[in-house]
Amino acid sequence: MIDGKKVLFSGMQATGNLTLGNYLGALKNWVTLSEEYECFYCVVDEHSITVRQDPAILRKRARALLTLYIAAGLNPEKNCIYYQSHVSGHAELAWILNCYTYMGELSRMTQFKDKSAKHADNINAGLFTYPVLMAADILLYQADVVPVGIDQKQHLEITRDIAQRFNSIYGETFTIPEAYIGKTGAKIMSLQNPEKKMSKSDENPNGSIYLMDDPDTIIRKCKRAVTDSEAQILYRDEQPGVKNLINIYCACTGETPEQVVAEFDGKGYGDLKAAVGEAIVSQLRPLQEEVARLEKDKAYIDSVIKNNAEKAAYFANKTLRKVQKRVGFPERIR
Ligand code: ATP
Ligand code: LTN
Repeated sequence: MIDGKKVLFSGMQATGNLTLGNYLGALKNWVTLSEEYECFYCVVDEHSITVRQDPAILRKRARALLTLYIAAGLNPEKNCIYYQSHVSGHAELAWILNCYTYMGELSRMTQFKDKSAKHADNINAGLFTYPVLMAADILLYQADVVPVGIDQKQHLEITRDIAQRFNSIYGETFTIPEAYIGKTGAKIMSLQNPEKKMSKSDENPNGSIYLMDDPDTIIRKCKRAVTDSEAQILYRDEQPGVKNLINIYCACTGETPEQVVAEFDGKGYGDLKAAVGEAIVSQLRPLQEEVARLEKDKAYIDSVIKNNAEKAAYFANKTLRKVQKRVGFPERIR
């Protein structure tokens, strides 16, 4: 609890151009929840280097991501928006938690299996211990709730296991966090392969809508979305392409799948695709305009970066000192 409010923590990697999946699955919920909680929204640049990055591009993307958080509607006066690498407590707590995490549990992580298959030439120890750094992110702020897409649920479970293990050895130290998974948009699928999640690292750019895509590109990608030959607009698993389009439409408009099915009764896939395209364009327009405005205000973004890193470090250090004491590190002499 901070000032009587429960704490929320979440983060995203600056590893590519953000997709509509990142927005509907995570960022949009962050904005909705931001009033109710004391929030920490982190650009997890330390996680990004588990996969090889070009330094100049990483730096640029990290800043673009931080700007995007603000453009999406997160007020940096009220929400702590900062870079993970500016608060050394993340790496320090991760080291300690590494010593309370088992090789066996880490090797069960599906993200590790997926990413090591994809980057077979660079299966580094950081990729393996990625979830421990994520646990440190969350536990450092004593977070109660962590809004993420479904793909991160397993990482939340290991975070809870690590926290419980630590608490049972040393007494109540960490708050046990809960995942928050939104009802709509929790898993947006690729427009080209609706069996696969929309991902910023997909080689086929037509599978993903990027948040900075212009309206014509968005409409074109929706038109080309893979559907099926059933020729009926129903919300069911047998029609994954259509189901995904309905999910996107619902997440953008706030309608329920039943309402959408009723609305498109007797209409064709072309109508649905056009409507989805329009809904995405209207959803992203304000965001894109705000990004363009904020990018010009270098001094403002710099001040957010500085002030919020200090604020985050204050809370991070409180937990870190407590943990260091519990495990038996010598007290600092003042
Ligand atoms: P990559 O595809 O490169 O692995 P990613 O987009 O999955 O990256 P992150 O940047 O770490 O990975 O994801 C940020 C947030 O967006 C996470 O909370 C994640 O669950 C969510 N997210 C990512 N893709 C989707 C999707 N297709 N649908 C819903 N939520 C998503
Ligand atoms: N692993 C997450 C990104 C992430 C995160 C976090 C999300 C790193 N640390 C802490 C929530 C809380 C991902 O790949 N989406």
